[in-house]
Amino acid sequence: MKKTCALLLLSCFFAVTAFSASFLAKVDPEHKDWFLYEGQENFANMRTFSTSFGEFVEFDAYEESVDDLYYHEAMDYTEYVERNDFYFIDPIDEDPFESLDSVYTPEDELYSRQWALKNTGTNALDVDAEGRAGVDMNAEMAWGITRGDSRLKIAVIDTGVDYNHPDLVDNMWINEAEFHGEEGVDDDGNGFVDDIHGYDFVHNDGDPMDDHSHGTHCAGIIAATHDQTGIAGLMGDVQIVAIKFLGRRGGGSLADAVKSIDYAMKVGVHIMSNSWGGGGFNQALYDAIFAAKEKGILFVAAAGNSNNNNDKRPSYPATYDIENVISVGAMDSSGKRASFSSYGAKTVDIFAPGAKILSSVLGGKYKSYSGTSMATPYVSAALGLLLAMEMNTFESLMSFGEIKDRLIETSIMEPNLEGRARGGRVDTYRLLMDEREGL
Ligand SMILES: [Ca+2]
Ligand SMILES: [Ca+2]
Ligand SMILES: [Ca+2]
Ligand SMILES: [Ca+2]
Repeated sequence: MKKTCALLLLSCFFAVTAFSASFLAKVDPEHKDWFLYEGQENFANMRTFSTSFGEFVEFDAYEESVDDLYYHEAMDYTEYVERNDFYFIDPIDEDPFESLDSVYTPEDELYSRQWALKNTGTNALDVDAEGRAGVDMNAEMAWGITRGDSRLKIAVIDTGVDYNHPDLVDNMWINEAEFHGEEGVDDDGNGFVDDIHGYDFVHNDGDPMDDHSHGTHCAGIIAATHDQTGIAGLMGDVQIVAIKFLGRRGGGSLADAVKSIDYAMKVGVHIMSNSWGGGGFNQALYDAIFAAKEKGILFVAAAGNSNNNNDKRPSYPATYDIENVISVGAMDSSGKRASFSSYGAKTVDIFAPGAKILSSVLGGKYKSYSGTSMATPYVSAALGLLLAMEMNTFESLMSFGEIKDRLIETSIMEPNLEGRARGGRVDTYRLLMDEREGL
């Protein structure tokens, strides 16, 4: 009865009023209907969603209704109410990449341009940058140990992924039940219709096709197939789960970020790669990442591109103090902190290549982008190789503390990175071998 009444009023509100801000409330599941009933007077466009870590209501309200929000927060049926903040990608620049070069090992045509994997000192894409040989992910040495494992799943939570890109198509996660299932039917009963490669929380459909390129670029850094064409990912074998919550202009809401993390948990990913930031401290995002931690999932996040000291001014989600969060800064081909990269002796964990990085974009093409957005998937992939190696050698999984300590303590310090993060730059081979001398 109440529900019908609330819905009717809702549609009226939606039609006649323009509300000034969007909010997100975590509600006691048993009293969700009460929230909807009580809220109808002041709020509009109320949408509910459930996650493994609670029930949420998204709604729009006037600034002046803030008092009412706190009134609701005080009621025993609301755990908290906060701004439905905006998160976004923050790419520094992009350059079209045209010429092809000679063939290297691996045999991918553009591999010789991937200084991040193998820095020859002269293959930096930036003509002004002085590259330094060996300042890279040390990929070839690491590949002597493992190139990944096709059982390992990494979620790229971003603008979507072009799962038809020739360099990505073989390393996309496939939800078999949906792939062989019926269109318009949730064949595997996970609550999401037709989610073959992931999900799109911007348009609420099962097709997470990228409409920007940023997510496709991040996915290529992790997982571009080792073949004769294009580039090589740091992992040769892995499954990328495409989760879209950032729109075509690169922004998305707190509520959709929370839904994305919950979905990644449902799919059972091992690592979430997050090249986005913004917002403030959001309890709902904290709760989502904490729930992922409880499931044993690593959450790798970009430190940000505002040359900011994150110790002093936190940047979320990278700065959340949760064990599974790994915060990543960007370095250039000379081993220096990229001029845009945020830093923090306590709150940034590690640096990785993030300046003039060549990877896949829409239309089967390749471009170079710069940003902590690019350094982040390199770290996700290095950790993916570590987990793949562990899958094939040990029974028991390392704890987050062990993984993070190992990542930091096996990294290589560069004078210019000193005091800018807990560690230096990632060395994938040393990470796999657990070589800790130095720093
Ligand atoms: Ca489904
Ligand atoms: Ca289906
Ligand atoms: Ca879509
Ligand atoms: Ca390739």
